[in-house]
Amino acid sequence: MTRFKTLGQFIIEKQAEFPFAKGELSRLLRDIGIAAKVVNREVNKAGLADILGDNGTENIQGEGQQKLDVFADKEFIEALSNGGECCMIASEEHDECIRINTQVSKNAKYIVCIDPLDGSSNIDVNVSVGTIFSIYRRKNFDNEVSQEEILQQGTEQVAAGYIVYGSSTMMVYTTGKGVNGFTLDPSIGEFCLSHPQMKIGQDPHMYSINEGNYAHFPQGVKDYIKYCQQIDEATNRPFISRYIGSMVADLHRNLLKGGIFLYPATASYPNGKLRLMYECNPLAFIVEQAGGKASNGKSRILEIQPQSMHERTPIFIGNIEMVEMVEEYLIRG
Ligand code: AHM
Ligand code: MG
Repeated sequence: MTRFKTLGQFIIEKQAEFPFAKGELSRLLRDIGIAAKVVNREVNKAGLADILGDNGTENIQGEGQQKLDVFADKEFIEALSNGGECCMIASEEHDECIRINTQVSKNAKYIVCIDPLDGSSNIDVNVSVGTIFSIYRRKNFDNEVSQEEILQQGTEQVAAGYIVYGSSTMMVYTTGKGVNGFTLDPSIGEFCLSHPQMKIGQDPHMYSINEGNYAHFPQGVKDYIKYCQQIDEATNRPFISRYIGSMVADLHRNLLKGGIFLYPATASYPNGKLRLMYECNPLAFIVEQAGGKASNGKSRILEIQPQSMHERTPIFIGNIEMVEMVEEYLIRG
């Protein structure tokens, strides 16, 4: 028997704290956990089975899809469609939202935004990848759920989480009452509570950014990078630079150790590269719940009013003092 509480046990326990809850959110989280295990199994086979490499297709943003992108997308959509708790899904891999029209789902309460496999270009070289998800409440039950219902501010998230398929596989999520992390125990096939009440590392000295784009960064970001690289014993500088190129993995490390992740506007991505609805908002919710901060350089990520499902935003996310320092440099720059 395992010493740890499983994700299923934890979800049931948490639900019991809300006697009037009907268990829909719990079932939705459970469905995501199950799909994550299936995706984990396939990711782990990368290199053996014919699942590596390009799928020969492009998503709506003109980015090449990897075979595992397509697999993960299908797996999460199937799990969410069959679970009966989700009426609409916004996925990175689809131009438009997917309405779920089954009898059990069409009146369901929740909408899910998902990046089924983030950082998938890293799979071929055996580097960690992730899944990011965000759950919103449907607001209007008068008619069929509309595409516009997805365009809610991040502050409206009911829950958000990520799965990192790394040296071990972890699911980390929040329902707005702190952040908990579960490690997959492959011997019993269960996510087990390994990181209760996660708080962002309190001795931050790590910065993560693709410095290859340096020439194209706003002056404020260039100045902040110089600040990180200066010698100053009092603030423990120079800071350590770490960049995996897989946002979930970079963010997970920074959450545990303390640090900042930056993806500013660049020449190729004038609005930043990362997507608000299924990359930035969920991770911002988690980091805030863990005691950190997430900004687009001027304002809180979670308060951006989305205009479209695939919109992008610059992001600066991590320890409060680090994010505020970048904001200051950006004002001065
Ligand atoms: P993807 O959703 O197409 O995988 O792109 C998102 C990824 C993030 O995981 C990562 O932080 C970023 O792209 C890396 O971009 P770059 O290679 O420009 O540094
Ligand atoms: Mg992505």
